[in-house]
Amino acid sequence: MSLDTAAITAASARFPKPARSFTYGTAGVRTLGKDLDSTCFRLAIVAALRSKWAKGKVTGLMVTASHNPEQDNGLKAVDPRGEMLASSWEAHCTRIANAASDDELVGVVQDIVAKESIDLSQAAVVVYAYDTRPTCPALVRALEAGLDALGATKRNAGLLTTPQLHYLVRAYNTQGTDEAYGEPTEEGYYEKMAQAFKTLVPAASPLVVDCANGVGAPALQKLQKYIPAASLPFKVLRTAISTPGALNSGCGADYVKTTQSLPAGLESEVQADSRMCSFDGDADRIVFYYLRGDPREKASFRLLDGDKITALAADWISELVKTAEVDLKVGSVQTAYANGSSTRYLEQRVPVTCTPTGVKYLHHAAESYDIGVYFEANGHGTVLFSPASIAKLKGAGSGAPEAAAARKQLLALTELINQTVGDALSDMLLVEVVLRVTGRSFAEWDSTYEDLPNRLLKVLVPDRTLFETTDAERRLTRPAGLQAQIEHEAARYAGGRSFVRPSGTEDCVRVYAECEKADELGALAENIKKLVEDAAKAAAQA
Ligand code: 16G
Ligand code: MG
Repeated sequence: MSLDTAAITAASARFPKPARSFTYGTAGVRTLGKDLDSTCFRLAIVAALRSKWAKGKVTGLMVTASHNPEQDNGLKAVDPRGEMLASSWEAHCTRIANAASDDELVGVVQDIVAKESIDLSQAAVVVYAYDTRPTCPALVRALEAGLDALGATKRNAGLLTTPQLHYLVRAYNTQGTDEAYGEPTEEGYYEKMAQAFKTLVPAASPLVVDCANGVGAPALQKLQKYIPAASLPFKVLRTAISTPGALNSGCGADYVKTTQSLPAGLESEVQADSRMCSFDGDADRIVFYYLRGDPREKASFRLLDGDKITALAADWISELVKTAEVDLKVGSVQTAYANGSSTRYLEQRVPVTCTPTGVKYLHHAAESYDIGVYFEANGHGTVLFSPASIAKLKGAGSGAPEAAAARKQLLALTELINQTVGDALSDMLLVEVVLRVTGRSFAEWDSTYEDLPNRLLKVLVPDRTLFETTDAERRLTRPAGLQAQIEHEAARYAGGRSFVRPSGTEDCVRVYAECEKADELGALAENIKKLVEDAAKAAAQA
């Protein structure tokens, strides 16, 4: 079978490429929604090719720009195992998105087919979903035209969170096998998680959830039907998914993490002792927080970020593994953004790996442990159980009654936790389970370690590609000489640490700095920023 090049060219003519370039970056393509019709059309072709490459297994496409403002949109591609698209295919996406004409596009398609030895007679099935952004309906039409051009079977999964789409892909591809992940429906997703949650917990006080006015709102409202309010009462806030401009505005995980404060106006909707959390716009990220001391003081705000979630989950799972009398190695994965205190805390308990920023890197590193706990400080993350560890837990028969109970809990955890990608809904339930089973409050969880004061700055430079990093982005190799200057400056502060990396999602360079004394932090961060600006200017002129 050959490509229907006429069908591709004719359809492509309906979605002309704007005069600009696109990159498939850290988490797919992300830019202004109005610019993305051609990209959606073209990446749908890649998703169909990927499905053919995988011998007809289902692949996925999610239309979302996550925590970005409402006018942005983007696409994330999902591989047959429910994980992010293999990095080796990202270049295909970037190339196809930038093909200058319809004919060049056909050329790129033919090239991918040849390079990946794709058998075009294989069927292709692509499941896709979208979030609440106003540009989604048009982009979904472009995406569908791309699937039609390749004769792929279309499965429109509708309005979903990103992790729900990842779940669906794995569920479709494992249906009827030993590794069946669950019913491949949205209901199947809720049922699986709710069932596992009920197995795990006693009752507790309500949890306030900020849904970022995004797709997590309808998802959480549906999940509530599966978990009775008696076992998990929620107060669901920021649910205005059809109010223009509301998405991620003054609320959501990114706002809370970067401003280190409550979502705008939330203080009048919660109590001094409320337990709170925020999703991002596509619900693959979560952070928790509460107020300590006088709620009118800004300093009363206490953030429980991805690092604190890692500590909580790794500790509890390690304990369960010990009690369960199974030989499983628990490990954790962080990025350079992890607070130094969290790394020190974890290193005394479990192996810790550091990877570059971006979920795909952490995810793959976590797969090398029997049980791998990974979270970025910003709240993206999950826990992975290797197939062998699940088999061990199922197979272990004898031992003390506590051991059997711990094994049962671990197995329920494997059901509760979304193994395909970080999932705000599932991570929220995980944290609830650990806190309740161990009888801890947010304040007790918070006291595991004290974060070092830290700051993140954005530096606009003439050319961010002149910045190159090594050692999981912890050190610069270019511009020449800058790394030594950074280290020299950081060494002047007690507990000083700083690193600089080019952003993978914005045209800027990021500076992270931390040190023991809060009153020295500003100087450290600003001095590093100045070093970066000077080096960037010099490098651009060279
Ligand atoms: C993307 C990544 C996120 C990462 C962020 C870094 C995924 C799903 N998302 O949003 O994990 O923290 O990029 O952005 O991988 P930066 O490169 O601009 O600092
Ligand atoms: Mg997101």
